[in-house]
Amino acid sequence: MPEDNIDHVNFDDLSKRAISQPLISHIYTADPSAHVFNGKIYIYPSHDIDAGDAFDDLGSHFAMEDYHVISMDGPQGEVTDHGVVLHVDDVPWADKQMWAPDAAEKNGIYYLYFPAKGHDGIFRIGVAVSSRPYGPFSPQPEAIKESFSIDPAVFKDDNGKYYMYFGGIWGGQLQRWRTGTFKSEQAESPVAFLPSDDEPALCSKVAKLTSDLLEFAETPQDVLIIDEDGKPLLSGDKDRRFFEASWMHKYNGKYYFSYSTGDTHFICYGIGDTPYGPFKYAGKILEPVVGWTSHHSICEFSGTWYLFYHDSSLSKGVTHLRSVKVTPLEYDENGFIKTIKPYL
Ligand code: FUB
Repeated sequence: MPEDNIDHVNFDDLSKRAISQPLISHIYTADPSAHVFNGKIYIYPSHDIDAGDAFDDLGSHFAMEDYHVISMDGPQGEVTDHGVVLHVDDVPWADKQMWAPDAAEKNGIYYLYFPAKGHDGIFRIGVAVSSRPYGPFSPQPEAIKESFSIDPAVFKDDNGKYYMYFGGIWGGQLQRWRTGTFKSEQAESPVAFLPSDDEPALCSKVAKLTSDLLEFAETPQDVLIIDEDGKPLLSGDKDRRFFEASWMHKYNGKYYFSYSTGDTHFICYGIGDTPYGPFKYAGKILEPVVGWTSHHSICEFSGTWYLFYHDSSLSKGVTHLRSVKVTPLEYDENGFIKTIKPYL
Protein backbone atom coordinates (compact mmCIF):
# COMPACT_ATOMS: atom_id res chain seq x y z
CA MET A 1 0.00 0.00 0.00
CA PRO A 2 2.18 2.85 -1.25
CA GLU A 3 1.74 6.56 -0.63
CA ASP A 4 -1.42 7.02 -2.68
CA ASN A 5 -4.61 6.30 -0.72
CA ILE A 6 -2.70 6.73 2.54
CA ASP A 7 -5.31 9.25 3.78
CA HIS A 8 -7.92 6.50 3.71
CA VAL A 9 -5.95 3.96 5.72
CA ASN A 10 -7.08 3.02 9.23
CA PHE A 11 -3.65 2.35 10.75
CA ASP A 12 -4.98 0.79 13.96
CA ASP A 13 -6.86 -1.75 11.90
CA LEU A 14 -3.87 -2.23 9.60
CA SER A 15 -1.51 -2.90 12.50
CA LYS A 16 -3.92 -5.55 13.78
CA ARG A 17 -3.98 -7.16 10.32
CA ALA A 18 -0.18 -7.05 9.96
CA ILE A 19 1.41 -10.51 9.94
CA SER A 20 4.18 -9.21 12.22
CA GLN A 21 4.90 -6.25 14.48
CA PRO A 22 7.94 -3.92 14.60
CA LEU A 23 10.91 -5.57 16.29
CA ILE A 24 11.70 -2.30 18.05
CA SER A 25 9.63 0.87 18.45
CA HIS A 26 11.88 3.29 20.37
CA ILE A 27 13.61 4.27 17.12
CA TYR A 28 12.68 3.85 13.45
CA THR A 29 14.69 1.26 11.52
CA ALA A 30 14.60 0.04 7.92
CA ASP A 31 16.42 -2.01 5.26
CA PRO A 32 17.20 -4.94 7.60
CA SER A 33 20.20 -7.06 6.64
CA ALA A 34 20.09 -10.11 8.90
CA HIS A 35 22.87 -12.61 9.57
CA VAL A 36 23.44 -15.40 12.05
CA PHE A 37 26.78 -14.88 13.82
CA ASN A 38 27.81 -17.03 16.81
CA GLY A 39 24.32 -18.57 17.04
CA LYS A 40 22.52 -15.21 17.32
CA ILE A 41 20.64 -13.11 14.80
CA TYR A 42 22.25 -9.75 14.11
CA ILE A 43 20.32 -7.17 12.09
CA TYR A 44 22.10 -4.29 10.36
CA PRO A 45 19.38 -1.75 9.50
CA SER A 46 19.18 1.85 8.39
CA HIS A 47 18.31 4.20 11.26
CA ASP A 48 15.45 6.38 10.02
CA ILE A 49 15.10 9.92 11.30
CA ASP A 50 12.99 12.92 10.40
CA ALA A 51 15.51 15.58 9.40
CA GLY A 52 12.82 17.79 7.90
CA ASP A 53 13.71 17.23 4.24
CA ALA A 54 10.72 17.26 1.88
CA PHE A 55 9.69 14.07 0.04
CA ASP A 56 11.13 13.88 -3.48
CA ASP A 57 11.86 11.20 -6.07
CA LEU A 58 15.59 11.37 -5.29
CA GLY A 59 14.98 10.21 -1.71
CA SER A 60 16.28 13.42 -0.10
CA HIS A 61 13.95 12.74 2.84
CA PHE A 62 16.06 9.67 3.69
CA ALA A 63 18.61 11.79 5.60
CA MET A 64 19.99 9.15 7.95
CA GLU A 65 23.15 9.92 9.93
CA ASP A 66 24.16 6.77 11.77
CA TYR A 67 23.72 3.03 12.21
CA HIS A 68 22.55 0.89 15.10
CA VAL A 69 22.88 -2.91 15.34
CA ILE A 70 20.01 -5.03 16.67
CA SER A 71 20.45 -8.58 17.96
CA MET A 72 18.11 -11.39 18.99
CA ASP A 73 18.67 -14.87 20.43
CA GLY A 74 16.07 -16.09 17.93
CA PRO A 75 13.23 -14.70 15.80
CA GLN A 76 10.89 -14.70 18.80
CA GLY A 77 13.57 -13.68 21.29
CA GLU A 78 14.17 -10.47 23.16
CA VAL A 79 15.57 -7.71 20.95
CA THR A 80 18.69 -5.77 21.96
CA ASP A 81 19.57 -2.40 20.43
CA HIS A 82 23.35 -2.03 20.66
CA GLY A 83 23.16 1.74 20.09
CA VAL A 84 25.08 3.84 17.60
CA VAL A 85 27.85 1.77 16.00
CA LEU A 86 28.94 4.24 13.30
CA HIS A 87 28.12 7.92 12.68
CA VAL A 88 28.54 9.84 9.43
CA ASP A 89 30.73 12.40 11.23
CA ASP A 90 33.28 9.63 11.84
CA VAL A 91 33.58 8.74 8.15
CA PRO A 92 36.04 11.12 6.46
CA TRP A 93 34.77 10.62 2.90
CA ALA A 94 31.02 10.66 3.70
CA ASP A 95 28.75 13.69 3.93
CA LYS A 96 25.18 12.41 4.36
CA GLN A 97 22.46 9.84 3.68
CA MET A 98 23.66 6.68 5.40
CA TRP A 99 21.34 4.32 3.49
CA ALA A 100 20.87 0.55 3.58
CA PRO A 101 23.90 -1.30 5.05
CA ASP A 102 25.00 -4.93 5.30
CA ALA A 103 27.64 -6.86 7.23
CA ALA A 104 29.93 -9.86 6.83
CA GLU A 105 32.25 -11.88 9.06
CA LYS A 106 35.63 -13.40 8.29
CA ASN A 107 38.10 -14.92 10.75
CA GLY A 108 36.39 -13.27 13.72
CA ILE A 109 36.43 -9.77 12.18
CA TYR A 110 33.14 -8.05 11.31
CA TYR A 111 32.72 -5.74 8.35
CA LEU A 112 29.93 -3.16 8.06
CA TYR A 113 29.29 -2.08 4.47
CA PHE A 114 27.33 1.11 3.92
CA PRO A 115 26.44 3.61 1.20
CA ALA A 116 26.62 7.34 1.74
CA LYS A 117 26.84 10.47 -0.36
CA GLY A 118 30.34 11.89 -0.47
CA HIS A 119 31.09 15.59 -0.26
CA ASP A 120 30.73 15.69 -4.06
CA GLY A 121 27.10 14.46 -3.85
CA ILE A 122 27.96 11.05 -5.35
CA PHE A 123 26.92 7.85 -3.58
CA ARG A 124 29.83 5.50 -2.78
CA ILE A 125 30.10 2.39 -0.64
CA GLY A 126 32.29 2.29 2.44
CA VAL A 127 33.39 -0.34 4.90
CA ALA A 128 34.00 -0.19 8.64
CA VAL A 129 35.56 -2.90 10.81
CA SER A 130 35.06 -4.29 14.30
CA SER A 131 36.16 -7.27 16.38
CA ARG A 132 32.51 -7.65 17.52
CA PRO A 133 29.33 -8.16 15.46
CA TYR A 134 27.65 -5.36 17.40
CA GLY A 135 30.43 -2.85 16.88
CA PRO A 136 31.35 -0.09 17.29
CA PHE A 137 32.86 -0.06 13.80
CA SER A 138 35.95 1.87 12.64
CA PRO A 139 35.60 3.19 9.10
CA GLN A 140 38.23 2.94 6.41
CA PRO A 141 39.42 6.45 5.47
CA GLU A 142 38.27 6.13 1.84
CA ALA A 143 35.27 4.54 0.15
CA ILE A 144 35.80 1.24 -1.66
CA LYS A 145 37.72 2.04 -4.85
CA GLU A 146 35.46 2.19 -7.93
CA SER A 147 32.35 1.74 -5.81
CA PHE A 148 29.22 3.67 -6.68
CA SER A 149 25.46 3.74 -6.02
CA ILE A 150 23.76 2.19 -2.97
CA ASP A 151 22.48 -0.87 -1.11
CA PRO A 152 25.48 -3.19 -0.65
CA ALA A 153 24.68 -6.81 0.18
CA VAL A 154 27.60 -9.15 0.85
CA PHE A 155 27.21 -12.88 0.29
CA LYS A 156 29.65 -15.54 1.48
CA ASP A 157 29.61 -18.59 -0.77
CA ASP A 158 30.27 -22.11 0.51
CA ASN A 159 33.80 -22.00 -0.95
CA GLY A 160 34.69 -19.02 1.28
CA LYS A 161 34.53 -16.39 -1.48
CA TYR A 162 32.64 -13.15 -0.76
CA TYR A 163 30.63 -11.17 -3.30
CA MET A 164 29.09 -7.72 -3.05
CA TYR A 165 25.80 -7.00 -4.84
CA PHE A 166 24.83 -3.35 -5.03
CA GLY A 167 23.02 -0.61 -6.90
CA GLY A 168 19.78 1.28 -7.03
CA ILE A 169 18.13 3.47 -9.67
CA TRP A 170 16.51 6.94 -9.30
CA GLY A 171 17.98 8.51 -6.10
CA GLY A 172 20.46 5.62 -5.89
CA GLN A 173 22.17 7.06 -9.03
CA LEU A 174 22.85 3.74 -10.82
CA GLN A 175 21.49 5.13 -14.11
CA ARG A 176 23.95 8.00 -13.97
CA TRP A 177 26.84 5.50 -14.29
CA ARG A 178 25.51 3.85 -17.47
CA THR A 179 28.45 4.96 -19.59
CA GLY A 180 31.02 4.12 -16.93
CA THR A 181 31.50 7.70 -15.76
CA PHE A 182 29.18 9.71 -13.53
CA LYS A 183 26.77 12.05 -15.31
CA SER A 184 26.39 15.19 -13.24
CA GLU A 185 23.94 17.02 -15.51
CA GLN A 186 20.18 16.71 -14.89
CA ALA A 187 20.99 15.87 -11.28
CA GLU A 188 17.49 16.78 -10.17
CA SER A 189 15.81 14.20 -12.43
CA PRO A 190 15.52 10.68 -10.97
CA VAL A 191 14.83 9.19 -14.42
CA ALA A 192 17.36 10.95 -16.66
CA PHE A 193 19.70 8.37 -18.27
CA LEU A 194 17.37 5.43 -17.60
CA PRO A 195 16.90 3.06 -20.56
CA SER A 196 13.65 3.47 -22.48
CA ASP A 197 10.86 1.03 -21.72
CA ASP A 198 11.71 -1.33 -24.61
CA GLU A 199 15.41 -1.56 -23.71
CA PRO A 200 16.88 -4.05 -21.21
CA ALA A 201 16.46 -2.87 -17.62
CA LEU A 202 19.43 -1.64 -15.66
CA CYS A 203 20.96 -4.39 -13.55
CA SER A 204 22.23 -4.68 -10.02
CA LYS A 205 26.02 -5.10 -9.94
CA VAL A 206 28.16 -7.85 -8.44
CA ALA A 207 31.88 -7.98 -7.68
CA LYS A 208 34.01 -10.50 -5.82
CA LEU A 209 35.74 -8.94 -2.80
CA THR A 210 39.47 -9.07 -2.05
CA SER A 211 40.56 -11.55 0.62
CA ASP A 212 40.72 -8.75 3.24
CA LEU A 213 37.10 -7.87 2.30
CA LEU A 214 38.03 -4.18 1.95
CA GLU A 215 38.01 -3.71 -1.85
CA PHE A 216 36.58 -5.08 -5.09
CA ALA A 217 38.76 -7.85 -6.51
CA GLU A 218 37.29 -7.31 -9.99
CA THR A 219 35.30 -4.84 -12.04
CA PRO A 220 31.63 -5.06 -11.04
CA GLN A 221 29.46 -6.82 -13.60
CA ASP A 222 25.74 -6.88 -14.36
CA VAL A 223 23.39 -9.18 -12.44
CA LEU A 224 21.18 -10.20 -15.34
CA ILE A 225 17.57 -11.18 -14.68
CA ILE A 226 16.02 -13.10 -17.58
CA ASP A 227 12.44 -13.96 -18.41
CA GLU A 228 10.89 -17.34 -19.26
CA ASP A 229 12.35 -17.06 -22.82
CA GLY A 230 15.86 -16.30 -21.60
CA LYS A 231 15.61 -12.61 -22.56
CA PRO A 232 16.67 -9.79 -20.20
CA LEU A 233 13.80 -8.13 -18.35
CA LEU A 234 12.95 -4.81 -19.98
CA SER A 235 13.05 -1.39 -18.38
CA GLY A 236 9.29 -1.02 -18.90
CA ASP A 237 8.56 -4.28 -17.06
CA LYS A 238 8.18 -2.36 -13.83
CA ASP A 239 6.48 -5.13 -11.83
CA ARG A 240 9.53 -7.38 -12.33
CA ARG A 241 12.64 -5.37 -13.15
CA PHE A 242 15.41 -4.52 -10.64
CA PHE A 243 15.18 -1.16 -8.84
CA GLU A 244 17.25 -1.50 -5.58
CA ALA A 245 17.71 -3.62 -2.41
CA SER A 246 19.78 -6.56 -3.72
CA TRP A 247 20.08 -9.70 -1.60
CA MET A 248 21.63 -13.10 -2.27
CA HIS A 249 21.02 -16.40 -0.51
CA LYS A 250 21.56 -20.02 -1.41
CA TYR A 251 18.93 -22.74 -1.11
CA ASN A 252 19.45 -26.36 -2.11
CA GLY A 253 22.58 -25.45 -4.09
CA LYS A 254 20.85 -22.73 -6.17
CA TYR A 255 21.54 -19.01 -5.97
CA TYR A 256 18.51 -16.81 -5.20
CA PHE A 257 18.94 -13.15 -6.16
CA SER A 258 16.16 -11.00 -4.63
CA TYR A 259 15.47 -7.29 -4.95
CA SER A 260 12.89 -4.50 -4.77
CA THR A 261 11.00 -3.27 -7.82
CA GLY A 262 10.91 0.21 -6.25
CA ASP A 263 8.09 2.22 -7.77
CA THR A 264 5.88 -0.87 -8.05
CA HIS A 265 6.75 -1.88 -4.46
CA PHE A 266 7.35 -5.63 -4.80
CA ILE A 267 10.16 -7.82 -3.49
CA CYS A 268 10.91 -10.26 -6.34
CA TYR A 269 13.57 -12.85 -7.08
CA GLY A 270 15.31 -14.93 -9.71
CA ILE A 271 17.17 -18.24 -9.48
CA GLY A 272 20.60 -19.00 -10.96
CA ASP A 273 23.41 -21.54 -10.98
CA THR A 274 26.30 -19.23 -10.05
CA PRO A 275 26.67 -16.09 -7.89
CA TYR A 276 26.97 -14.07 -11.11
CA GLY A 277 23.76 -15.37 -12.67
CA PRO A 278 21.96 -15.03 -14.98
CA PHE A 279 18.92 -15.34 -12.73
CA LYS A 280 15.67 -16.58 -14.19
CA TYR A 281 12.80 -14.52 -12.86
CA ALA A 282 10.91 -16.72 -10.38
CA GLY A 283 8.19 -14.58 -8.78
CA LYS A 284 7.24 -12.29 -5.94
CA ILE A 285 8.41 -12.78 -2.37
CA LEU A 286 6.54 -9.91 -0.72
CA GLU A 287 3.48 -7.91 -1.76
CA PRO A 288 3.62 -4.11 -1.18
CA VAL A 289 3.94 -2.84 2.39
CA VAL A 290 2.74 0.46 3.84
CA GLY A 291 5.26 3.10 2.77
CA TRP A 292 6.94 3.74 -0.58
CA THR A 293 10.03 1.57 -0.15
CA SER A 294 10.36 -2.17 0.34
CA HIS A 295 13.64 -3.75 1.37
CA HIS A 296 14.45 -7.13 2.82
CA SER A 297 16.92 -9.86 3.67
CA ILE A 298 16.54 -13.62 3.92
CA CYS A 299 18.33 -15.92 6.33
CA GLU A 300 18.01 -19.33 7.93
CA PHE A 301 17.93 -19.83 11.69
CA SER A 302 17.62 -23.27 13.32
CA GLY A 303 16.31 -24.86 10.13
CA THR A 304 13.61 -22.25 9.40
CA TRP A 305 13.94 -19.52 6.78
CA TYR A 306 12.92 -15.96 7.61
CA LEU A 307 12.16 -12.80 5.66
CA PHE A 308 13.30 -9.60 7.36
CA TYR A 309 11.49 -6.56 5.91
CA HIS A 310 10.12 -3.17 6.91
CA ASP A 311 6.98 -1.09 6.71
CA SER A 312 5.74 2.34 7.81
CA SER A 313 2.75 1.18 9.87
CA LEU A 314 4.18 2.41 13.22
CA SER A 315 4.66 5.94 11.82
CA LYS A 316 1.18 5.75 10.25
CA GLY A 317 2.50 5.76 6.71
CA VAL A 318 5.41 8.21 6.86
CA THR A 319 7.61 6.98 4.02
CA HIS A 320 10.97 7.69 5.65
CA LEU A 321 10.03 6.45 9.16
CA ARG A 322 9.98 2.70 8.89
CA SER A 323 10.16 -0.29 11.25
CA VAL A 324 11.97 -3.58 10.85
CA LYS A 325 9.92 -6.79 11.01
CA VAL A 326 10.43 -10.53 10.55
CA THR A 327 8.21 -13.34 9.31
CA PRO A 328 8.84 -16.98 8.32
CA LEU A 329 9.44 -17.69 4.63
CA GLU A 330 8.52 -20.98 2.94
CA TYR A 331 9.51 -22.75 -0.26
CA ASP A 332 7.28 -25.07 -2.24
CA GLU A 333 8.41 -28.55 -3.29
CA ASN A 334 9.99 -27.10 -6.46
CA GLY A 335 12.09 -24.57 -4.58
CA PHE A 336 9.89 -21.56 -5.34
CA ILE A 337 9.28 -19.08 -2.53
CA LYS A 338 5.65 -18.74 -1.44
CA THR A 339 4.53 -15.11 -1.83
CA ILE A 340 3.98 -13.33 1.49
CA LYS A 341 1.07 -10.92 2.01
CA PRO A 342 2.11 -8.50 4.79
CA TYR A 343 -1.47 -7.82 5.99
CA LEU A 344 -4.28 -10.36 6.42
O1 FUB B 1 16.70 3.57 3.24
C1 FUB B 1 17.04 4.36 2.13
C2 FUB B 1 16.75 3.63 0.85
O2 FUB B 1 15.37 3.29 0.81
C3 FUB B 1 17.44 2.31 0.71
O3 FUB B 1 18.79 2.42 0.40
C4 FUB B 1 16.59 1.69 -0.32
O4 FUB B 1 16.80 0.33 -0.52
C5 FUB B 1 15.21 2.02 0.19
O5 FUB B 1 14.79 1.10 1.18
